[in-house]
Amino acid sequence: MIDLKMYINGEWRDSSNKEKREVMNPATGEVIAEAAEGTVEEAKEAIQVAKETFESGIWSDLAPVERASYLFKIADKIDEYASELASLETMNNGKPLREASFDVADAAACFRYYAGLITKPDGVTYSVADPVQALVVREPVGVCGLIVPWNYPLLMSVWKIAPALAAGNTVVYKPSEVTPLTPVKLFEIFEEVGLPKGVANMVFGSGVTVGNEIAENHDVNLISFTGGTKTGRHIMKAATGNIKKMSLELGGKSPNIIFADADFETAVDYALFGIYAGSGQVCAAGSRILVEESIYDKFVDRFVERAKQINVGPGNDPDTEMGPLVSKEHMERVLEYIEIGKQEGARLVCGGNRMIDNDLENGYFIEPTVFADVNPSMRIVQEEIFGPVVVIEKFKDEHDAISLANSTAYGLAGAVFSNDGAKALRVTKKIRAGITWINTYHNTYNEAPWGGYKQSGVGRALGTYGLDTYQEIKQININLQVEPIGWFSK
Ligand code: TXE
Repeated sequence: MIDLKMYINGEWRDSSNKEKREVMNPATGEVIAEAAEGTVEEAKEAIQVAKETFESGIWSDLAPVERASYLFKIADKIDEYASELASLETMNNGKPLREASFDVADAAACFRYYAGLITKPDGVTYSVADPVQALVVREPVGVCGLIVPWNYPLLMSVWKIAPALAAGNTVVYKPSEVTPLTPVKLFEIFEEVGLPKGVANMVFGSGVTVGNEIAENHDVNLISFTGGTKTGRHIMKAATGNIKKMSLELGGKSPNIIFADADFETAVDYALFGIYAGSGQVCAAGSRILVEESIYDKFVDRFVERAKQINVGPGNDPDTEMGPLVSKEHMERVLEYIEIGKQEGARLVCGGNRMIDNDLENGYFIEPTVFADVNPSMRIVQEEIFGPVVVIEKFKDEHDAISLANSTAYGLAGAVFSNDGAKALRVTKKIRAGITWINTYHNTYNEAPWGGYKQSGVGRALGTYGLDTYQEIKQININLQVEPIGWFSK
């Protein structure tokens, strides 16, 4: 049994109450590890350590090029342990090894990206009236509270930790209670490369105790959270006490718009990838496919034909194309949505069941599922299901497509498939979402900003925008003629 401990001030720690939480393999339902169940006490301690470490200047005052050298070493270690990290991710999250390996490579690339970026020019001078010279400089924010979900346990952590450390902050990080395996390996790497103690601290525990403490505590200067919109709303309120800086990446119900003039097979192929990659447990999943009415029936038939061929199984089987859901609880939530869809009168044209044949009965597998003939008032069209369940809607024309695309509370991502370049760009510009694609889906780059409009969140991860999140901006005005201002006569 793997015994997982928290990492506070450079020490591996159990929780003060000695409690443990079981960690499962979602493909088999087996317990694979036990993690220390952190409490508010450990969260407070980690925050105090991060605060003192920040104030000591041991990290924040280090030359950017020196901080970068740690980040480059971390990236090299991620590459060195790539196959171990990918196996751990597959074992704990369930995703196929192929997907986990992509995540690991991306995680290393993200550390390298921010290691490079932090040494590039970062301030400006601007011209104001003589005799003043004005400068703008960037500084770290302080203690960053980072809370991540279970769908990309390693990669989501790195999207936050890499820019936060590059900018000179200290960190209190909480992984999802469901997926602590790769986070622990990442912190082992931090220890191995000699990251000064107290710079990066990891606490485990539930969202309502430890997560809430990180969001509320006044010594935390910034909160960065990825997870559900409901939790995001709670965190936003909890963070008001000391007006924390905030970055929230929340849910989505992203439209994937297919016009009749699109390359048909390409559109079907990407639509499958858009929803079933990660078993649909992806914030940017193309969970609403909008198809022009002249090709609607043909599209549904072909999509269903392809969906039925997806090879579902345990992630460590090289033939597996789609893995299980992350937990029993989450599988049940997704199955509940499938029932809701049936009750709402949507036409179930593919899947809809838990999979129990071929030795899958102990895991949390759901068939690739498709609902057709849906309408915008249905809950399965409006709410994030976060599983291998897609709804296929019909639209008449460009105007109708845009209005359907924007008809949910979310605004994370969206895509357009068309061979008419002007139309594709025109429609994409009208989608109220932060991440969009034309004739492709899911491309994500460390260089490009990631985040949502509307209830999909606040702020941006990745790219230069992702570094901005973890920096304060200061103006410095220097008087070049030192003499009294003479504003008051006496
Ligand atoms: O996520 P939560 P859950 C969506 C998806 C899913 C739903 C619920 O629709 O069905 O959210 O999933 C911590 N204060 N997404 O319940 O609650 C928690 O410990 C502070 C979309 O698993 O958002 C974990 O570390 N922290 C999403 C993290 O928040 C709290 C990815 C995520 O958990 C907290 C995951 C609290 N009060 C789910 N409550 C995406 N955008 O990719 C929980 N947490």
